[in-house]
Amino acid sequence: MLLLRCIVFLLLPVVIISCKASKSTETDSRPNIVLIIADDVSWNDIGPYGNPSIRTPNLDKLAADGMLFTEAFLSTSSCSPSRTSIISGLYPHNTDAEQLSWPLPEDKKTFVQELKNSGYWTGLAGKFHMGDAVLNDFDVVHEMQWMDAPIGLDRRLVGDGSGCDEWIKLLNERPKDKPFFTWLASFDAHRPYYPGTIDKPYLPEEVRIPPYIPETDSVKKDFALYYEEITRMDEYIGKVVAELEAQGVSENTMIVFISDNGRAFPRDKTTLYDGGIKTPWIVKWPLKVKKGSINTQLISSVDIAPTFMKVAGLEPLKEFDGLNFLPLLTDVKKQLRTEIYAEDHFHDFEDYTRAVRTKDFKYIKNYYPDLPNTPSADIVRDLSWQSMKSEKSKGTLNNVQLWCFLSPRPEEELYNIALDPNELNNLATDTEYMETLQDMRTRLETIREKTADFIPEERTPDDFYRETGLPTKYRIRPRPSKLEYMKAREQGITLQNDDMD
Ligand SMILES: [Ca+2]
Ligand SMILES: [Ca+2]
Repeated sequence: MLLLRCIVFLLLPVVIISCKASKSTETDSRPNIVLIIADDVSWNDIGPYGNPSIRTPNLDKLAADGMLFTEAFLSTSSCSPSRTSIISGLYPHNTDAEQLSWPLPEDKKTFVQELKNSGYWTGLAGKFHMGDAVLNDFDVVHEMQWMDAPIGLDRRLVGDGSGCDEWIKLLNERPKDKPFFTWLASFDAHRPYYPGTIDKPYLPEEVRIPPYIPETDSVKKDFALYYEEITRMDEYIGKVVAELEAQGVSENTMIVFISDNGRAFPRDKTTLYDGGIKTPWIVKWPLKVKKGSINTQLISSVDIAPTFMKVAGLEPLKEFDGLNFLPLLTDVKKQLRTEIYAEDHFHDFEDYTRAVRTKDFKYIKNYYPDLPNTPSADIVRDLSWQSMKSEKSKGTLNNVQLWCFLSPRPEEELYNIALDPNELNNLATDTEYMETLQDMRTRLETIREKTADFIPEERTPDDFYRETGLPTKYRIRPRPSKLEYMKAREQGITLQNDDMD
């Protein structure tokens, strides 16, 4: 009996400790995080940034209930490199996934993995496009299986083609006793576009076309179809907000809405102009963020990983290239950075470009100036570019509309954003701007040095023909990793698709 009592006594503290531990898990009240990533949507093609024609009532509401960032940028204007940069908190050149469809290697850490390890439930629904090693970072993945589909296959074969149709399902699968993180990624508004996306289609005359694209009938039609995908995605965003409210977790859930790169039109996606790298960026978090606030500070997509770790009460990883933007949510005057840095790598076609953007100026350095700034292959195959090619042959395009055909390109470009928001007037050779040019060069070189940016030893052959947008023999899907390309190169082999010979 005495022995039994002793055992009970000895066990007692252990029992109490274990009770405490399990209780603290049940009451883990850290904030939930919902990241919503649009595909190929420029900042000024949604309502909150002043587009008068687009119908995005749910994004309008999200901005009215949260904070709108007006100077937000992506580290690159290319799908998978942008996503792997966001999830790893690294500039693309540090991810080893800097070219389109290179998978993020296993040895790269992600904020999602850190959140999961610390007790968050993590889920992804919609577009994935980051490589198999990242799959393990999520408890649940509902991937829209589309990335390696044959060119020309109808995207509407997968759900409604939006990539959003399993977002709510995912939110309903979360356990109720843990904080959660979800990565909700649309396929809207990625090409190809289809008619019939929404009940009330846009009229071609409703769209707003930037001056570097000619206002032909085909271009207007193309833009209308693009708008329709944005409106469809907006409806799903409304459903997410409503679902979080219905689950009673809205107050302490941080919703962040961004895009992965700019609109899939010439001189936008896969360029470092604002049409490529400037992103919508809305944060709704009722417990922390004042309704209807506007933040004009510069912010970069590499800042997302360290910030989300801070939100989860974790210390950001030392390898991150980004900065914690949490202080900006409660103080709109607080400055996070004096410039943002962006990169353009191989995306269907070879390219190597870098940019620095301050609030007032953009500096672009084209390291392969002999190559034209050809838009991505999906753009090349589609309405607007085909229309521009036909206008070019008629001689009706002006100089800025001819920009993507230009070869060689200037090695340096400098734009006064305040005076020239569309970046049409290159000031790099203007003697009045020599001081600014020198300052921007120094900023770019400083970041390159600090973050160990580098020029590849060899160029990558194009995956498509620049004229037609049809695949060359170098296009392999799934695309081998950077390591596999490097190993092949060491053996003197250029990887290619044997079926194409
Ligand atoms: Ca994209
Ligand atoms: Ca480019």
